[in-house]
Amino acid sequence: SRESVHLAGVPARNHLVLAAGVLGTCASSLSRVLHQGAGAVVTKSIGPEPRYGHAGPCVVVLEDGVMNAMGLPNPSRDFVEELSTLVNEPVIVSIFGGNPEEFHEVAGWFAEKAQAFELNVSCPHAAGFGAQIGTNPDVVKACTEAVKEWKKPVWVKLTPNVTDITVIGKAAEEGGADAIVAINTVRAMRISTGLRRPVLGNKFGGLSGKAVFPIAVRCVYELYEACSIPIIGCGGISCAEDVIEMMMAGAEGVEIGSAVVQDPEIFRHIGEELYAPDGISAREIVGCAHV
Ligand code: RRO
Repeated sequence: SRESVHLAGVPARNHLVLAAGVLGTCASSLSRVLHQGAGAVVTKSIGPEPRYGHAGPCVVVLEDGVMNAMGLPNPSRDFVEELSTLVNEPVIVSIFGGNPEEFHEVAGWFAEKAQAFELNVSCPHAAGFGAQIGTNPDVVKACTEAVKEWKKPVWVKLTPNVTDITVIGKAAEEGGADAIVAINTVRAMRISTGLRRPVLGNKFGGLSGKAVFPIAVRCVYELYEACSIPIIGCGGISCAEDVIEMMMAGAEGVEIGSAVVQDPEIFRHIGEELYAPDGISAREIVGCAHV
């Protein structure tokens, strides 16, 4: 088998996972990233109804990051069929809903095909699906419990847009989560001075990329201290040294998203450096900033 590491219940090929959203819901794109060296991939978030998403512009590339307000575009249940070409591949299906019942329903469609679920309780700019879910510890716990009924590993992806992320992390853990993923995007806004209006059609969006890396490291460190389940670090990672820093903060694995836009072969490039014969063994460094 090509699976060589176990990442919070998921048999993966290495510790580098494609973050949700970036390559959408196209099976061939996900497959290509696996061939290019990703240890596992997370899909674009799938919800209870098909959605077109927000009016554009919905992605803006900034000097030090990316800002998006996609608005949860997704094919909903039709994605089950799309996934057929990816059975036996390390695919984690990201799902969202407006309440625990919807999370349970959507997960049920994928219970046979998904290796694991990532619960998106953290979209920063979608009415009814983001802040209302992911900032309430009772709701996060209930959504996690609902999806755990399908007996698959469940990762819960958290928003940094809260005062104390450990309150939400502990709620996911109580709900039976197998891992916490931190972080989703940081709520943000830019205004075009020339056009005298916000650059995103939705006005507000989520910031990702290098600009958010220090926020992600802080969140991972806080969660590692507060929780007993594995943490997957996500947010602005763009080189092997970033991966090592994330692991020193406590991450057992990482997700990479925005950096794929600049370098489609990022997984191969980081993997070559990280897993070189004289490279640092990823497992040995988890949490070492805590000693
Ligand atoms: O689709 C989006 O607008 C989106 C989602 Br679901 C998310 O979780 N995070 C993000 O930055 N954008």
